Amino acid sequence: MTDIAGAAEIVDQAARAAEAIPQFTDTAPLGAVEAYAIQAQSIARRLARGEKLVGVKMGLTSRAKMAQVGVDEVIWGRLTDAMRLEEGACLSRGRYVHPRIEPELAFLLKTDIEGEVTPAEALAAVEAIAPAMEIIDSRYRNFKFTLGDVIADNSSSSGFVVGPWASPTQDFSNLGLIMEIDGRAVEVGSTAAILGDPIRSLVAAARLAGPALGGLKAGWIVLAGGATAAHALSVGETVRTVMQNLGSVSIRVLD
Ligand code: OOG
Ligand code: MG
Repeated sequence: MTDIAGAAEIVDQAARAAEAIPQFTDTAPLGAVEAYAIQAQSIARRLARGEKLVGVKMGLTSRAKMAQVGVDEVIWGRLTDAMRLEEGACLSRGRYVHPRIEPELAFLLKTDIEGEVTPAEALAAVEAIAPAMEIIDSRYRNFKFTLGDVIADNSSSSGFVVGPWASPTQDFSNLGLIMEIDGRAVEVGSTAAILGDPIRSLVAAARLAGPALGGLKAGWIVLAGGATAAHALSVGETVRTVMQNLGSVSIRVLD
């Protein structure tokens, strides 16, 4: 039996100290059910310190992401208010182990949803959509993990930034996007890379994360998952994602 509380303390501490830890699965197998229990307890520790749950991140919803980390199942994690960066904000590199950034689409919910919903039902729960980026920072050495490890580590989530909100009435199933470092394109793709249509990621969030959280709540943000591979951040970089019709979102990296 895994020591759930002990493992939750280890990942929470690693995130706070920005110190890499060995994979749990180096020493014993860790299934998804136990791993989500570890994630829940590690985030409960943050909530006990005053952070607020503000949404959910979906992960490994595109082939590019699955290939980059060698895990091919859709996963999810919890977002707290402390993880949010303001548009254009500076990120302090020293607060992370080995941060990466990836272009995503964000949903803002206007009604609660949970369980099996159709894409049309999921869309009806969306207040707005926005270009976004997620900062992922696996707490495991060399950014290497198995499915159980990454789930326990809140699916690598460390931060996120959201650009301008727009109406979800427009078709966002195949919007071109470019992620630039200092004005140079490093990743080019489309929202269609996210499960063929990012609304499917919201459907998956309702089914997978909804029951564990008592539903996805009105006012929450859901990140649909990286549309391209992630880029490893270096001090001095300005990262900007431009999404067709939706505008752009950026951050800067300081030391
Ligand atoms: C796992 C988290 C994946 C995404 O958008 O696919 C993720 C990782 O890549 O470390 O956030
Ligand atoms: Mg992501």
